[in-house]
Amino acid sequence: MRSLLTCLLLATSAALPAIAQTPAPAPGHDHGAEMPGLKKELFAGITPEDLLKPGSEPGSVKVTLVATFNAANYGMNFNGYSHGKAILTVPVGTKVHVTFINPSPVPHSAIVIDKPDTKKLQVAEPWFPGAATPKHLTGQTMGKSEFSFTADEAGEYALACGFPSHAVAGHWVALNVSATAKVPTLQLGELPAKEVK
Ligand SMILES: [Cu+2]
Repeated sequence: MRSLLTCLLLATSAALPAIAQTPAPAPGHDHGAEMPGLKKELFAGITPEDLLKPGSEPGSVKVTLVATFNAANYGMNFNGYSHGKAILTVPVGTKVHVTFINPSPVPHSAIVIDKPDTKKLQVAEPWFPGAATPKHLTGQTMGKSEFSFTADEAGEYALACGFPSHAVAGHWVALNVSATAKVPTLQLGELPAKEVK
């Protein structure tokens, strides 16, 4: 009887720290689960911070968008963020180089649209010339593509998935082109905006 009790106590005390150490998920951002069937080598080493990095030439930035980064929002996220909860801010006139990666068998794409257009089922043209992956309405699976554009008009935009109905379901991050910002900044969820270096 005594040994059974000891056994139970040991089992309980062993289980408790494991529960206590499980980190609480950040609001609106599910770190834990990942989507099945991903070609992981396509985005090995890429983090949410890669959403916005300085470009190789002055006045440019590098944006890396990974669709289905994890299971948040049923995979309809970029680097884990959806519904505009990651905010990329660049000074007006910034040259933006985008690398889009979709490691999943479900089609996704990327297109820069006016922020209110995230409520539309589909958008035919990007806001800035060239600011979309090829055939954004049909999307792309298990692959990567690149595009560049100049953010030459201040405003509130979205880097959205162009596959019909995905943006309206939250598959977008925010892109602010600012007439007053001096440097690019990235805000991830509830964290404060950080200067991109
Ligand atoms: Cu999508």
